[in-house]
Amino acid sequence: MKANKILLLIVAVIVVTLIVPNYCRAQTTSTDSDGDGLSNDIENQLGTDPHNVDTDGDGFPDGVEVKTGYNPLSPIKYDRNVKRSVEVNLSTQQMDYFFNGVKIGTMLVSTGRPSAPTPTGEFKFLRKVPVKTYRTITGGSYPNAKWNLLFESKHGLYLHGAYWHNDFGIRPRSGGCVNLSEKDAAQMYKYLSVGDKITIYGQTPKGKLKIASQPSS
Ligand SMILES: [Ca+2]
Ligand SMILES: [Ca+2]
Repeated sequence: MKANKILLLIVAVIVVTLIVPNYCRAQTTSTDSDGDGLSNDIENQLGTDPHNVDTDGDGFPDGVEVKTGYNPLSPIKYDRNVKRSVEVNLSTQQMDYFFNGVKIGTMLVSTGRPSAPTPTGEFKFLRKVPVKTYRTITGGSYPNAKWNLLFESKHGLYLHGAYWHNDFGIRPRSGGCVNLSEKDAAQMYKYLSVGDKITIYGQTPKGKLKIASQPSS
């Protein structure tokens, strides 16, 4: 009986010391004290004030500035002098985007199918084209594709919205471009500038991912 009580006490101590602090930590990493759309954790990494919606006082909230690629630490309006980049992971069919080296979020993508894989390496965005028609090798076409960012001119590869499927984070199916949902493409079109870097790494999956990717934010 006494041994049972001691065992219970040990279990209780383990629960309190291990599980409770982890739970609290999980809660705090996503806390957004000033409600500007950026977590305290990200604000601490960026150097913005987690308790002030508009750190630089230019009239635009920190979250809006960061998610559209503007400097939240500059009182000059429309200052885009920051480092923006994206990293595409072919293996997971996900794309992370970074602001001054801090990861801000993740989007689901669909890259080139195994017969026309998206090339790995480092590229720069070369041109922004709001609306474009894509032609398929079988003679079909997808007109009015929105929010296109050219990153490789030899084969004409773009990061762009694709309204004709919903396989983002599920399987590679483009002709080499990086497909996003139109909503995500619209955000990236605002966020990125010509000259920003795109890094592509990993391996093109042979078909559907065993476990479909989920966006982390
Ligand atoms: Ca915040
Ligand atoms: Ca601001």
